[in-house]
Order: sequence, then C-alpha cells, then structure tokens
Amino acid sequence: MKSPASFAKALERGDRRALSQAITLVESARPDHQEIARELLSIIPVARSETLRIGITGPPGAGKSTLIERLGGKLIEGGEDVAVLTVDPSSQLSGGSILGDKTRMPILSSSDHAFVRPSPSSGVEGGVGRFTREAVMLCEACGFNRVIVETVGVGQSELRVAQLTDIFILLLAPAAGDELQGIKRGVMELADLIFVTKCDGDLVDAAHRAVGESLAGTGLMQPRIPGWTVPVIATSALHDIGIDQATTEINRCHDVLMLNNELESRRKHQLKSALMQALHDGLFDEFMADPEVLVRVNQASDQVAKRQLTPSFAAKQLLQSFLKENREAP
Ligand SMILES: Nc1nc2c(ncn2[C@@H]2O[C@H](COP(=O)(O)OP(=O)(O)OP(=O)(O)O)[C@@H](O)[C@H]2O)c(=O)[nH]1
Ligand SMILES: [Mg+2]
Repeated sequence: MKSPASFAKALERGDRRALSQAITLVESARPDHQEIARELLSIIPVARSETLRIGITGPPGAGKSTLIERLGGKLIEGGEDVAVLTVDPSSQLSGGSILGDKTRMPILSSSDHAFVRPSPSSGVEGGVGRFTREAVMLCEACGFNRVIVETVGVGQSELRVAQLTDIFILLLAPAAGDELQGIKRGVMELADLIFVTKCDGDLVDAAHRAVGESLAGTGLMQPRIPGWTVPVIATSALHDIGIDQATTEINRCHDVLMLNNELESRRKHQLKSALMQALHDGLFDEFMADPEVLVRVNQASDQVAKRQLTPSFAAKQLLQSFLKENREAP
C-alpha cells in the first residue's frame, strides 16, 4: 500500500490508477484505509478557481449520462480534462449500473483526457454518497479541471449535489403531451442552468413546451447568482443539438461566478455544509452502531407502523434514552 505522500505525488503526475485506488480508499470502511485517505486529503492542494465542479441531476432516465458523454466530449475538445463521478442509487438493487454507465460513456471511458468513475450510493437517500466530495477533491488533485457529478434526482440528492458543486444543472426530459414531470419548485430554485433533453424526433414539440414552462417557472424566481439569468436550453445528445450552446453557457456561468467572487463564497459554503453533513452522518452512525439501540429502533418501527406511536414521538424517546445512557457512561 502506498503512503499518503506517494499517493499525492502520483496524483500530481496525473496517474489515474492511483486516482482509482485513492477513491477506493476514501470509500473503504477499513480504519487503516480511512487513515491514509484522511492524511492524503489533508496534503493535496486546495482546488483553484479555474477548476469547476458541475452537478447534474434530473429524473431517472432523463438522459443525464448520454448528455454528459456529449458535453464531456465538447469540454475535452476545448482543452479541458474531465472527470465524471456517477452516483446511482439504483445500483444496490440492479447491481448493474457500474458497467452500464461505462458503456453509456464510451468516448469518455476511452479518452486520455477523461476519467469515469461510478460510485456506490452507500445507502444514502438519493445516492450522493458521503465520499463524493472527497472523490471530487481527488479528481482535481489528479489534474481534472472539470469534475461532473451525475446523480438521479430523487429525495434529498439534489440538495446534496448542489451543496458539493459550483454549478448545478437540472435536466428535464420532455413528457409527451404532459407538463413537467414531478419537478419540485425547490429543485428549480437550485438550478443555475436548465437543459431540456431529447429534443428530437417525436419529442421536439414537447421539448419546446418544456422549455417554455421552465422559462416561465424560473422567471418568477430570484436568481442565485447576481447578474445571472438561468438559461433554459433544448438539447439532443443523440443528435448533437444544443450541446455547443450548453457548453458555452456552462463556461459563461463559470466566468460570472469568478467575476462576482461568488465561486469562493460557494466553495466556503460547500465546506460548511460538508461539516454539517459529516456531523449528521457521524451522529447517525454512532446511534445505529449500538446493538441495543437497533433492537429498540426495530421495535419502535413496528409500533409506528401499527399507529401505536407517532414517528416523531418514537424518535424523541429513542434519542432521549440513547443520550441519557451515553451521558451516564463512564
Ligand atoms: N431521443 C433521445 N433519447 C435519448 C437522448 N439522450 C438519452 N436518450 C435515451 O434515454 C434513455 C436514458 O438515457 P440515459 O443517458 O441513460 O439517462 P440517465 O438520466 O442517465 O438515466 P439514469 O442514470 O438511469 O437515471 C436511453 O435509452 C437513451 O438512449 C436524446 O437526446 N434523445
Ligand atoms: Mg445515468
């Protein structure tokens, strides 16, 4: 096993094998691996403002992976080095997503200027793993100046991914003859850019309608970046429509962020929310690691299902007894 210092050197040289190994260490549950990972993360350089972390989310099957393959290709043509981290919450069920995403991104998977890494969702709702942020940092240390994080928009995952990236892109798929499918207002509010996918064939009209509705929706919202209007772009990854414009808008958004010093303030916010997230996750782990607690949680869970207890009351009782026991422990 390499030392943290030799890992850091290998990353600086752009060694992808070392990058893969380092991400595996970060994701590992073994204490010795975690120790090396922690040390490594503390010695790699802080990301510069020329690097950009791009979060891409959207409903299942919206066309995220296919669009990232195209976008990534354009970014590489423009001289960038692109890492893609995909977090698939369904992977635990299907078990097949790892190959799936690699085969969905053939250009990026075989390019010298790209790195594609599927991440396990580690049981977190929506799949943005605890280690995604660390994996982003390792990619940057390995010389990738564009890091794209793909996650399926379910549950809390949009917020999580927005909190660990500089630019948040929402993908919407047109639904034939339908209004926008299940997009919560809160998610729209997070978006810096919106791309409507699959603007081709039978879906062209529906895609343009979706663009109109999204524009109407975002027009009512306060922009998150001063001086920036959220662009809504119709794209087709299969037919290379709107992809150049999408790439241009991503770069323009990056410029605006840097101009306003907004990038630095977002990165500070990313660090603060990472601390809160780690506290949240750590407390939960600590709580659930106690076998007695687990028995009580299961009992409460049954009682809640039978409507003998309300969920919030049951949670309060469980927490109180846990805290009481731990305070009294020597
Ligand atoms: N017509 C059309 N179909 C597309 C386009 N992009 C993707 N698709 C299709 O939509 C389906 C889903 O594409 P993916 O790129 O895997 O979508 P995703 O959002 O990454 O899916 P998950 O990660 O499983 O949520 C595939 O069958 C694609 O071929 C497009 O531009 N036009
Ligand atoms: Mg995908």
